[in-house]
Amino acid sequence: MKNRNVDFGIKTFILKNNLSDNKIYRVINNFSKKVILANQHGDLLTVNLAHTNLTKLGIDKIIVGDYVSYSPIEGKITKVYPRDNILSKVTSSAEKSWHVKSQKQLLASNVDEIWVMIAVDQRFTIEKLERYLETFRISDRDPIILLSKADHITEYKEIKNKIGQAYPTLKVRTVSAYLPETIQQIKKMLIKGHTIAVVGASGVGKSTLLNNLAGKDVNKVSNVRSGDQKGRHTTTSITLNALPDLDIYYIDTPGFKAINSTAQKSNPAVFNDIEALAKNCKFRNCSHLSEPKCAVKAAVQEGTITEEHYQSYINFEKRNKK
Ligand SMILES: Nc1nc2c(ncn2[C@@H]2O[C@H](COP(=O)(O)OP(=O)(O)O)[C@@H](O)[C@H]2O)c(=O)[nH]1
Ligand SMILES: [Mg+2]
Ligand SMILES: [Zn+2]
Repeated sequence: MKNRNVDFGIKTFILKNNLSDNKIYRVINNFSKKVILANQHGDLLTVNLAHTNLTKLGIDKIIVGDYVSYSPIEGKITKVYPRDNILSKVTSSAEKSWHVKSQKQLLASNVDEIWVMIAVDQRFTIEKLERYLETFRISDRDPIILLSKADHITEYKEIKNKIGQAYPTLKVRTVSAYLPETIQQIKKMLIKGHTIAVVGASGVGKSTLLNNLAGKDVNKVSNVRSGDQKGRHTTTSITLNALPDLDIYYIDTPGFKAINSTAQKSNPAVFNDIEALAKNCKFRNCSHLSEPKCAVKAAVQEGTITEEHYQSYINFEKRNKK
């Protein structure tokens, strides 16, 4: 993987943080007991974590996207640099029928963009979209929605419409492996040097897009499967892939079954318009349902915001107050 363009973001990281340590690596793959590191020349290195004391480093886990210092002599990671942001999700498992345990799972770090991929041939609801918006956020920005398998043209139009009505300001992009112009459009919108985490249900086309952007089958090379552990299924791991021709890093994630809506929530930025309006409501604690002189309801009546957008806000608030 030697390529002049491929520095895995390390050069920028060193400059930005004014670091003198030149031996900085980026974690591009992690398994339970080892990680794969890349250096700023694009060389890869597999490191066994047996000698690395995570507690001493002040972290629970090393994750894909981390910038670290590695000492070849000691054979261990000596520092994990503070993360700009962490992409995480909340998983819940019913331990006993009455007890649901939720757990925050760290997926990746130092991410510039999150793309949530939704395949138009799978059942779509606005609630499902909202769970994604609530779960995957970095630095208070909403993720970009990628509607995949857009070759299912009827379903595509329908879903695109629904989202447009409920969330007029949300960034929605289109992709299909069978419509090359959509791949070209995606390429045009890339920002050089960005690390992009692509999330979404299993089978929506995340790895296919990676291959189409790379122009080759990346998965065969880097989608290393983690070793079987007792009682656990073999799972495809999270991988950070360099796309040198495009100068981006694509974090491919395995599908997950469910995202939990008990995640730490903050209002998606798509509701900023409504929150701005709400400042003009007569009552400070206006619920925008039936109070007099409600600026939000007035805006719906005037057509400044759509009924659908209003409804999704009300539904969102309702779920959050439960
Ligand atoms: N119709 C259609 N099928 C696609 C498209 N992209 C991927 N697929 C198929 O969807 C399945 C899952 O794709 P994959 O990339 O492995 O999904 P992932 O689990 O999100 O990585 C594969 O059988 C692909 O051939 C697309 O744009 N249109
Ligand atoms: Mg995949
Ligand atoms: Zn109001």
